[in-house]
Amino acid sequence: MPTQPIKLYYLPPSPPCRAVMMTAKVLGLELELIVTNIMNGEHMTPEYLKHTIPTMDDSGFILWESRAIMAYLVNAYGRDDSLYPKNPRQRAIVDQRLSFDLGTLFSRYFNLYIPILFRGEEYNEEAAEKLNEALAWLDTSLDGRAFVAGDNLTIADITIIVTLTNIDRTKQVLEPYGYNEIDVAGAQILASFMKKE
Ligand SMILES: N[C@@H](CCC(=O)N[C@@H](CS)C(=O)NCC(=O)O)C(=O)O
Repeated sequence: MPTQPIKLYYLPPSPPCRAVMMTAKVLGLELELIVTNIMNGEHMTPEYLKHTIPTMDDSGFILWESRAIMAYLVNAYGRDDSLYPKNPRQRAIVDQRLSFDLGTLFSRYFNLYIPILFRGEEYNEEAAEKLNEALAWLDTSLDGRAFVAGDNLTIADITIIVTLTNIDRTKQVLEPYGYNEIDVAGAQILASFMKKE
């Protein structure tokens, strides 16, 4: 266990911060949480970080990017390697899921919903199809598995559940704006085309 609490620069609503905080809890690690107001650029001031949150400071060892922080915490402080297996093939599956979330699933979520929620832009059918395609890939990778990378919880589950929670929350926000009539109904039509092929 660390000699002094690990500092985490964070904000409660930030998805990658939530993933790091849950990983620390699974590991039984205490974090010293430092609220970092990115809305007023606090993370770019010299006394803070000059990069994105979450950022971790473990007795002077500074790391950012949530998935790298999560892997480090398990490597450094996990009682065993179950959250991030050392076996090369098992680890490769976890790494694949982490990269899939970073580069595809979360990124497609972001491309669909952020322009609507923060810039008032129109619903983009093409971006929605891309997200649905990624969700279908996630479904396939869950086939026959209890968790996204195998039979037990790993950091890949934690990072991916945060993305799915965002999608769920966004669904609620978009309910009055035709989420069911436009998105769900359209997705069902799309699925029916796919089944016919
Ligand atoms: N891929 C990064 C994303 C980090 C990120 O974009 N964090 C946001 C908050 S959710 C941030 O710090 N934004 C401020 C900025 O981009 O200037 C991770 O997983 O840690």
